[in-house]
Amino acid sequence: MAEAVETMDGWYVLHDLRKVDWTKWNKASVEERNAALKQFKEHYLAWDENEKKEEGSFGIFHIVGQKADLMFTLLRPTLEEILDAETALNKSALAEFLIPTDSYMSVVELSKYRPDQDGIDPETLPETQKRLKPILEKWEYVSFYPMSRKREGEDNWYTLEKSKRGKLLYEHSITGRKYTGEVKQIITGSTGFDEWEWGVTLFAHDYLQLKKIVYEMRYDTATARYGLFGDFYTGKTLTFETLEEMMHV
Ligand code: 76R
Repeated sequence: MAEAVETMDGWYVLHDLRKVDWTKWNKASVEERNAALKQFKEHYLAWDENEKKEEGSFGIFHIVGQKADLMFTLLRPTLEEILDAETALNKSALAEFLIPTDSYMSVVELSKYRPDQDGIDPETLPETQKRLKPILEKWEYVSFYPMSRKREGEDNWYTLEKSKRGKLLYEHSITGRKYTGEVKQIITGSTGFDEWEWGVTLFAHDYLQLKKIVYEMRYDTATARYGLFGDFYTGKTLTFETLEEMMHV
């Protein structure tokens, strides 16, 4: 029987996807729209304040295509804080113009495939703690998608020995490292939380690099043989100001 790898788990993450009800928005009065945006600014400032205190992080993205218009990504130390932030967003005036289309719940995850260096538990290291509680990069572009590892016949990730999985992920990380400075990834675990087993959130300065890394990784055995993918959401990072511009009629 293969052995589970020990995981290190950090902040909880909600990816909340919504479409804008443009018909309703366009019909609303200027006062109503301005009031909704003004109130949303309070949420934005609260999220920003929370991030500055390093008690969480967030990102707002303009998603391309018809699956969603907006993605709110919220990171918090507890599930309760995720629920509070989500409920506050749901109760906001802006949410009256937003149609929920998808959501994804996960937790920042690092795995302990490598043996402890000098007998030190990596979870105690400050650099690990920083990765478990990441402040989202405000890079220009984002790609989010959930994924799983295959459990079919000969292609079963969960019957592979831990050392073999570690080797395949090492190979995967070599491809990943070629993109240092170009692509930043946050891997979140979601087994038992949501439909898929991981969430992958990628940030880039150059949108094309998001395609290049995912394409190149398709050839790594960990992906080629064992990777399964859900819906991809890609788009552009928004600030409050660019969100306001996007919403202006
Ligand atoms: O965490 C580490 O840095 C150690 C090496 C490493 C692991 C264990 C690593 C490095 N990843 C790991 C685990 Mn990854 N990663 C993905 C995707 O599109 C695809 O084919 C897959 C989506 C990308 C783009 C990516 C990028 N990785 C994982 C796991 C968990 C598997 C498990 O634990 O069983 C998944 C699902 C996954 C998926 N990975 C890297 C990257 C990049 C860019 C790196 C190098 C980071 C660096 O060292 O700078």
